[in-house]
Amino acid sequence: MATYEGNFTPPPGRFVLVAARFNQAVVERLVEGARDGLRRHGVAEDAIDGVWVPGSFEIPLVAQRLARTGKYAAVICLGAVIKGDTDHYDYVAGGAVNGIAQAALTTGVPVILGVLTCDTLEQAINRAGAKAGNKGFDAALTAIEMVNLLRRLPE
Ligand code: INI
Repeated sequence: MATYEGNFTPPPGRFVLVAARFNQAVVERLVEGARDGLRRHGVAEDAIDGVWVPGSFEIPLVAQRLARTGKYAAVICLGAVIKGDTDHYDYVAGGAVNGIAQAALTTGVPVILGVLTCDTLEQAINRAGAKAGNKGFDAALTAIEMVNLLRRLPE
């Protein structure tokens, strides 16, 4: 029986971060975490592109468009949806999360979910590097692992 796994060696190809400007102070930390995660696993700085979108709801369209170009090994989506800020939290968070999944499934390119969905700003800050790790860093590692896994899977 064959077992397939992705490792964390730097894969060939480029990465792109799609980051939402809403709650920008938090998302900037996610972006830094993701860049740090990629760099520390051997991805060259000049192989990392970045795109800013207005809010997390806008991430999927741009992520799908970038994935379709064939230019990127993976697309890393970063945002922070915070319940305290909005009545339509469920719609924004659900739209972002489902849309990111759709972008991956419709393109076959790993489109990685690094969007925080939190009750409070404090939780978001903690998950963006203050206390509970950095979700951007985690998303970068997931991207590398998925790229390497897909390269190994049979066609
Ligand atoms: N976008 C976020 O990324 N995080 C939020 O917490 C948020 N809140 O609170 O509303 C948010 N809203 C904006 C949304 O993503 C879209 O930009 C907007 O609805 C226009 O489509």
